[in-house]
Amino acid sequence: MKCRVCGQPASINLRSYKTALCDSDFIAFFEKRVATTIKKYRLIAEGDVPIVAVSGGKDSLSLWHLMNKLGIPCDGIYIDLGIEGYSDKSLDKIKKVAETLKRKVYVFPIGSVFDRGIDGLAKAIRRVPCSACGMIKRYMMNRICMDKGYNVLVTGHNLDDEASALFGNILYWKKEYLWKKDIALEAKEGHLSRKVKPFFLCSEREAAAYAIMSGIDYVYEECPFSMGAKSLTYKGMLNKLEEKSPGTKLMFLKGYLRALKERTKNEIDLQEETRETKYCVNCGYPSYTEKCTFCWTLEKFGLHCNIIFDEYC
Ligand code: Q46
Ligand code: ZN
Repeated sequence: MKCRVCGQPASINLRSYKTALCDSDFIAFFEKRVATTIKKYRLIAEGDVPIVAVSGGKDSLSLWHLMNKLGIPCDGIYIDLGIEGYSDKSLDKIKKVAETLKRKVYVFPIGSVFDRGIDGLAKAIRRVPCSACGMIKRYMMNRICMDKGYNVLVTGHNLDDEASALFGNILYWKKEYLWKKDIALEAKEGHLSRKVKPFFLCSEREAAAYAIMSGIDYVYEECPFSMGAKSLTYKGMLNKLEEKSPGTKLMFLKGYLRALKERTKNEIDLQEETRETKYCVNCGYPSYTEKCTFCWTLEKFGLHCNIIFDEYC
């Protein structure tokens, strides 16, 4: 198999694009696609101050590297879940990338703030680890953005993540979530930062190949709490479809983005009506209840709202 661009031996076969490429041509191809996505969907505008949510995995570290390479300077945020043998390793990789990029990374260490890791914290607030983790990540990432002057939170959600989430929402007809998976989620002035996903149309395999070919050292292991997650089953099913018919996942998501745009004004108004935004009486950030779950959790541990996080440069 030869590289479609230079004729040298190819290192990756991209069946959904009917092409095969060598390392350097794949890197150029991938970067161009992400740059085109950013431009086409207007993910970053002039004057924006974006920050990347990093986990130590292939997607977020590739994204952080790529954004800076494209000339969009970005710092990073890491939520340290305090998982033994996993979180420290992730932080090490993140610090190395931060050093190479010469960018700052903010770290919110759950373990030292709550005196226990995500597992213990979840038990204390009677949630499953992923639900407690989601709540803390959503809150802290937004909070760091707002407090530190960043206006766009950039996340590494890829084609496989988004396709499996959409598939799950359709399978169970979770109408309340169905139209909330957009490539860009709008800000609420003073309360909520804008969120964008530049890898929305890039597969997990492409992101991993980009990391390896670019020499980015990432954590290969997945979070131990992801074992048995439904999303992994959906990803497996979608990959079987993809194998039979290359390009299916990409068409699924591109079609979704088109459908989002084509929704009638009525449909959008109906959705807005059911989504009344309240703000936490304590911290002022968006909440469905009078006091947000994060503030409620802090109080349970006798902590206050003046958030503690570490900064590494
Ligand atoms: S939610 Fe659950 Fe993930 Fe948090 S506890 Fe791990 S698997 S990291 S995206
Ligand atoms: Zn609050």
